[in-house]
Amino acid sequence: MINKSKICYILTSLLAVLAAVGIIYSFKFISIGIQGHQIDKFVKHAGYYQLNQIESQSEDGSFTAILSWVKGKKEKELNSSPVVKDLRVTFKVDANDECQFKITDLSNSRFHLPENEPYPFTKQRFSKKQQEFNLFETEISQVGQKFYFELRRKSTKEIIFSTKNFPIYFTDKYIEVTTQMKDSMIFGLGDRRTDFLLKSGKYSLWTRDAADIDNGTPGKEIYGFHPMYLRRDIVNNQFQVTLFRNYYGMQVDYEQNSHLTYKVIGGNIDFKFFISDSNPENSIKLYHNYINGWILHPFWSSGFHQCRWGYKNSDMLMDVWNNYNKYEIPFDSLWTDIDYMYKYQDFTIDFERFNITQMQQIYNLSDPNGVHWSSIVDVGIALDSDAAEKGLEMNVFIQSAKTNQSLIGKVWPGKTYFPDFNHPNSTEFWYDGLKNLSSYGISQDGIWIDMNEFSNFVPGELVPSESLVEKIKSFFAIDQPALPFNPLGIYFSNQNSIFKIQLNNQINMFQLIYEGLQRIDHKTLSLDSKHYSGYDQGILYNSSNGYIPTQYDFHNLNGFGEGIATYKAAQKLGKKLTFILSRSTAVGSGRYVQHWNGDGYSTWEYMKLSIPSIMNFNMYGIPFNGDDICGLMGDATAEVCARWQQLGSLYPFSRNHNNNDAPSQEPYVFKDHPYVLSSTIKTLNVRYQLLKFYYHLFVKANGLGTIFRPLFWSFSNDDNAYTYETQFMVGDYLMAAPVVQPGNAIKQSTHSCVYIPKGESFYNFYDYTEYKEGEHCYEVPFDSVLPLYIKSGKIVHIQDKQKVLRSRFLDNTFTLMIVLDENNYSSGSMLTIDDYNRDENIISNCIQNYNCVIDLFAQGKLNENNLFQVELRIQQEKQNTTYQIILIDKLIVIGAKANGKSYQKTINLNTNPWIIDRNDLQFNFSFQI
Ligand code: MIG
Repeated sequence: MINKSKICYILTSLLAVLAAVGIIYSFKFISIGIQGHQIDKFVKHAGYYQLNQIESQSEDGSFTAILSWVKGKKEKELNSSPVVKDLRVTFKVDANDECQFKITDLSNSRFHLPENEPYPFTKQRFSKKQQEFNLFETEISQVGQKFYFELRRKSTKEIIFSTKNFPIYFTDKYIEVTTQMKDSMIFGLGDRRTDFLLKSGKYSLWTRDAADIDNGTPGKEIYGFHPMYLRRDIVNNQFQVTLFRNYYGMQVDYEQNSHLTYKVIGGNIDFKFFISDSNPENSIKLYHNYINGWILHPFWSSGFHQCRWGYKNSDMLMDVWNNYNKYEIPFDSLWTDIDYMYKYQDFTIDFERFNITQMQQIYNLSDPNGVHWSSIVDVGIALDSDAAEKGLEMNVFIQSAKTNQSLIGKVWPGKTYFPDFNHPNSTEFWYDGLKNLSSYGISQDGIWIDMNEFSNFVPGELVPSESLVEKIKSFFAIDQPALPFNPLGIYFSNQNSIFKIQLNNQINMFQLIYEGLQRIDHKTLSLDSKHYSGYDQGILYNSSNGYIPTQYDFHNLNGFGEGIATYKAAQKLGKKLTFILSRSTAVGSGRYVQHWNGDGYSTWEYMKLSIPSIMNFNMYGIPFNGDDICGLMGDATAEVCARWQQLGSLYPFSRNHNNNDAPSQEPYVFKDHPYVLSSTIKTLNVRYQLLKFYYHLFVKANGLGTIFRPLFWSFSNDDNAYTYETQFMVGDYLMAAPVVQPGNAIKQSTHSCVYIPKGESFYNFYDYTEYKEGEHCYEVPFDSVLPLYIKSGKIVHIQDKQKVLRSRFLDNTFTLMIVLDENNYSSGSMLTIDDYNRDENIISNCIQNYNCVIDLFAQGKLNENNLFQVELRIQQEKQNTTYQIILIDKLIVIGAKANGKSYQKTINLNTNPWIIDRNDLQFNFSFQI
């Protein structure tokens, strides 16, 4: 729909285009000239670093050395980014499986984040360090020669990292370092929608508000900053993690089976390596330990959530709530997007549109139908709001270098300031705002922090006296900050269409997209804007030498900082386990927040790519993650929405969310296609059956490691497993094979396949059929549950309850699904907690003391009378386990092997349930076969 104001935009945009065509063309070549070109010229004739001297060496293999720059004969100066001539190399052995390789200037005075909380830091895990215990070995060049560094795995000699035969450049604003990358597969490298296994490409890292799919073109990354990758050595099937501990904007150029180059606009060269074995989970756990682990979400947040942008008043909320209740769709939270605020101003509620009595009714948790309130808080603070007044008083906003006043940008409420989360007052300021929001008679259970890249609708900032030329220049995004290198890339996707006009649905404005050039401050704050620079009270950074950190230094930490402030505020407001859904994240954010994948379209492709994104965030240490079910933007068809509900029913975080201008997509609105509703209910009932099991995986992991994983995680030896990227594992127990492609509309069904890894056996979760190695194909009706399988040898506990529509009504009675392996053996674990809803209970028993986990072991055998006997043993993981009573009232034995056949048996214990109330229990049962 194009309304009047849009037509107006068209006209003004067209006029602007005509007026500026000349400017564009004259600027086109200049812009290209300014960027890239400089670097190319420099690199062409640049010299190299020579190893000057080994400064120190120690028993464990650590060393330091000095490098000095040998100037190239025809070397060109790099304007405004001089070469740092003298450098210090530090190689540090942190443990036998963990080490660090660093290059800094001699005085180590460049902006760099400290090695302590909230940043990643090395935990002392081994007291005795000696070279012979190391899993790795190093090699460096001879003194007097061109410097290189190589790190190898000792046992296989495979190269983990090597700069041999590659240049190193270390200038003020441009650093380049390359490692060889042979016989490798890599996964990770930041927040982007792309396949899990990374292909050759140029991947940039710079937190951005965008919904792109990244096919290896710079400038396509999205909200988060995670410069790490998991690497598999293909020849030896060994895994390790490499983290580039540098927070500046960067581009990573990856050439499969060749090399990987980091091109970064500041900081130091600083790599951490985590080296494990053929189980990728071990490498990831080392990494998570280094980045301070992740926090546990409250149990209710693992239920299903309904959200949309466009619930404009409480009548609409009431309607959704009533429908959910009427159709008996399980859910735990109904969200409000920016609609609920007064003029989009943070910490307010528009009581004209949102009737507090209605809200109190929906969000009344003592009503059996009541649900939790989760609502959004944007980072930009409206200029004419109470919060702005307070913030100015407290001096907490990011400062403009142009006006020397608080920087002004533009977001939903119009002109906005942006909190500087490094400012000592920012924590109090943020707390104060959230406290206000909780004082109106309802309080947020889930806090949703959005736009925190920080996103800004104008490039850089609004400067009051900007001249027309400046405005046009910024409109056309051709006024690049003077950088020797733009990590977001310079490219021309199509020589004939350098610019085009595109309607941006989100801001309802036409924008000129200048293909091939993206300002680094596009949709964010001016890079020269300033943060707090005190030397002892900064929340995120203290300046020891008077250096004033700018957006250029801090950009990728904006969302991280807001996450910490929100976490502290939530704690101060009395929340125990916190649920804070943050769009922007950085290395270590999982210690404070949870995450969703952000914006995407209601298409098969986006649906499919949600899976690798969730896997990525599990690697990045934010395992409680999900994608907008049925897609945010565009019109979700019934079939897409049904399949997405099925897939999303096993996302760790499961929420249907929709855009402002998209047609409704709650599961019950597809009246012509009733299968959307019926399959959603069925598949969510399965989620709720598994809800405590799923939650127990998070508890058991205890803040380290992944939950939602690729298939190969459990079967790293099977090369085929790497090619099935849409099948996923939940822990090491369940495997889902969602349908992610369109099917046959007439048959209302899709031909779909599942791959079972070599030598393995999985059992259908619903009918217990066995599936052996290889690919199996079958029909999956539109109206179905998520195709789901249990791994052989696993005990899964489920709750066989009818019509439990809220997580808080799940009781303490369980069914054990005991899947016996070829030796009739099986194992699992459970929590000895009877009430998952009391956060204090979880915190004291499952986190602080970690004494709420028990292990289950089952062994079956056939005796002489054709009686199959199973012995189940319970063992506590820790001394002093808390035993709050849990009951087992049903057993489903699957895959009992006897006489060369496989049997299954369901046993109801309802009248005489097993009571788990102490350690070392043993239960026996048997059945005739
Ligand atoms: O400029 O709050 O990713 O989930 O619905 C868009 C409105 C702002 C972006 C979020 C999306 C949310 C929307 N927000």
